[in-house]
Amino acid sequence: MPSELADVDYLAEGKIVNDMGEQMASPTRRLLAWTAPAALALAALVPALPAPAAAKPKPAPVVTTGPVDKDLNGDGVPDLIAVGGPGTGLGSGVWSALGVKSRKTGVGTGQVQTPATNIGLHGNGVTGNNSPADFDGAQVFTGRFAGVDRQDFVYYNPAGVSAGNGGLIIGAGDGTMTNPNLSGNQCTIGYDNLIDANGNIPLQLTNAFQADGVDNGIPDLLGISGDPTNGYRLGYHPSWPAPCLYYGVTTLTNPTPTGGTDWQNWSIASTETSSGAALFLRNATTGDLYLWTGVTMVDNGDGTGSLTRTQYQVAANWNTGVAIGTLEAADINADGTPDLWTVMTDGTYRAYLISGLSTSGTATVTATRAQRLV
Ligand SMILES: [Ca+2]
Ligand SMILES: [Ca+2]
Repeated sequence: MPSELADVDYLAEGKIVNDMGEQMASPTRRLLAWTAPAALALAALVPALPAPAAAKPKPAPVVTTGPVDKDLNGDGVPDLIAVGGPGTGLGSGVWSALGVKSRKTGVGTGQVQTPATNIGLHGNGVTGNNSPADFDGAQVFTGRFAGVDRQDFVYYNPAGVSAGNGGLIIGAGDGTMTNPNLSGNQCTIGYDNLIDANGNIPLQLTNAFQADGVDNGIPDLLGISGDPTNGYRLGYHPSWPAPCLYYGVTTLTNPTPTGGTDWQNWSIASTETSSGAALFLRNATTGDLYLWTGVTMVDNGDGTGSLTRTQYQVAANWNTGVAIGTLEAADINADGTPDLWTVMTDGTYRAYLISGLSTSGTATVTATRAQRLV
């Protein structure tokens, strides 16, 4: 069973600030940010202008992203993204919460700044109706999908009227998205880019980074697809060297972590550390939680392939039967071992800091207290 962290120390400061040094935690300030995405994007690329001589010194902008996966604002600490909407415990939209850094250790604690901010108020840029409900039922994950310096947002619809389609929204570099309704900030990933050999759309997608060893600047995707007749498989979606374009799917022959073929019963969440791509695999029904590290895709050249990886059982009976709205992987405390955040369907989140990986037993999983995200 996870143990509770007695006390988690964190900085009270570190709010999002824009290029004027203003904090943007309130909804009003958030709207200001939306009206000037170009300014935010510029601020992500260039140093802040020096303050006027008479002005009181202001905190430096925190808008440039670093090399840490899931770090949306460049402070080196991974951040948490959760999709809202019916059944999630959160209002419609995409909720962003910056990771909190320990004052003592300088690394992420697992806590995030709350209340989280709804960064999906402008919708997904496709419907044009500026509705956060565009994201209802969608999966959202981050990565450098535009091939530049910040984490971007990919959304994918596994069901509903847009089933099989998704898109990319350019990140603003501060924990928010750029306005997807403005030219150049959004592109659509069509279902024909994602279907498997039998025409099935993915049940789930996540970032595959450059696990096939081909770094063309745009991360690949990893998914699960299939049907009852043909069975379910992991699938690898290699990217073109341009955003939103993926060609074909390489069907992966790997069995599930427990040796089965019931991939439809597993959820996946990926991250990247200095040792390469890593993938958590969870079976909600059995409570099995596994981690694959050093994930590398070997292409057989015939439409099939497999992932080489080191497999660890992280936990048994982990949230067995519990509905989890968001499962996000990141090395939250920067110790080289991937960790997890969950957002439960009651609107609470918690971090699971993982250590002591072993190929002969389960790992040590230390959970933070459940707290409301919004
Ligand atoms: Ca961060
Ligand atoms: Ca860790």
